[in-house]
Amino acid sequence: MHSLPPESFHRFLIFEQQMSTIIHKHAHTMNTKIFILAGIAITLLGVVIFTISNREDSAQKSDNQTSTTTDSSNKNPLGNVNIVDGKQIITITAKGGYSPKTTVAKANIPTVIRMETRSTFDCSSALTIPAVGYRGNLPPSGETDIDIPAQTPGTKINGICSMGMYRFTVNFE
Ligand SMILES: [Cu+2]
Repeated sequence: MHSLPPESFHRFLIFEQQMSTIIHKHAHTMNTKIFILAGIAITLLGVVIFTISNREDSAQKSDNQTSTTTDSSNKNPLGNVNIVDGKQIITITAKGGYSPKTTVAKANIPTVIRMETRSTFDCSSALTIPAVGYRGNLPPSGETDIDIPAQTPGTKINGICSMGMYRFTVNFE
């Protein structure tokens, strides 16, 4: 009982005080047996209420712990790397630059860089990926898949716009 929720305990104390005031007011008209029975009943009720609110608090605590564990175990917090049918798909958006600018991906697996454009009319649509000899003009809106062979761990692959102004990097680990 080292982490009692102070709020519910406080509520319980106020409730007990109110009930005992009522009982004391009427004590002279009650016989002793009823007074004792009422006291026991109120105490039990208080304990039940206190236990329930305590349980709700600890249930919320364990929920929070579960979601925290899920977040920290996610290797790609940006969510732009997915493995589909044994192929690694890396999605990168081109519009006024590239997003995300840095991606961590898996080595030793055939990969596709999927370039997404959404009304992209700036020079980020003119893309070069020197490491694989790619040079192309992405459509103003759509998806363009660029095949990247399996990479050795530690390799970095850069995508650069035609002017060399915007770039993105994929780190294979
Ligand atoms: Cu540019």
